[in-house]
Amino acid sequence: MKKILINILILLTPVSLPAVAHGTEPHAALDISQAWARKTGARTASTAVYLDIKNLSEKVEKLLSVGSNRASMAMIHRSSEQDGIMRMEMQDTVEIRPGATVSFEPGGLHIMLTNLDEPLKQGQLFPLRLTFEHAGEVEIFVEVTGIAGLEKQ
Ligand SMILES: [Cu+2]
Repeated sequence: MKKILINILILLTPVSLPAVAHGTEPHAALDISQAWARKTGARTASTAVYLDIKNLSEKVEKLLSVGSNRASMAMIHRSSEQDGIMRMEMQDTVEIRPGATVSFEPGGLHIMLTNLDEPLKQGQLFPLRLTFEHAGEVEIFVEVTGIAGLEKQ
């Protein structure tokens, strides 16, 4: 009886709530943080989302797909400069090695959202779904920043 009571008490102990700021969501094997996108103008139909994904597990993790209810299409892109021209290439997956952090940042990896339902307004938070090989589907929140972007913490 005593053991059961202790177990119930543990269940009733408030667990830390997911912090929505900067898209942080506690997850057993992944630490996803600093998720942001710039605000968009009235006529802008697409935007890029940036974030950091740290693999806390001992297995190689793979980001397989992305999605958002704010956009009709979401893709993993990588920007690169070739002969002075910026190009974006679609990536099928992104590998995150054990203990490593992969940063999606301006000029490199990003999540491209196209056909936004409405312009993104500074201060908004919107959900983004990330599907991983091992961790499965993870929903995070993306912070809409001003034009300057997010100051890394
Ligand atoms: Cu892109």
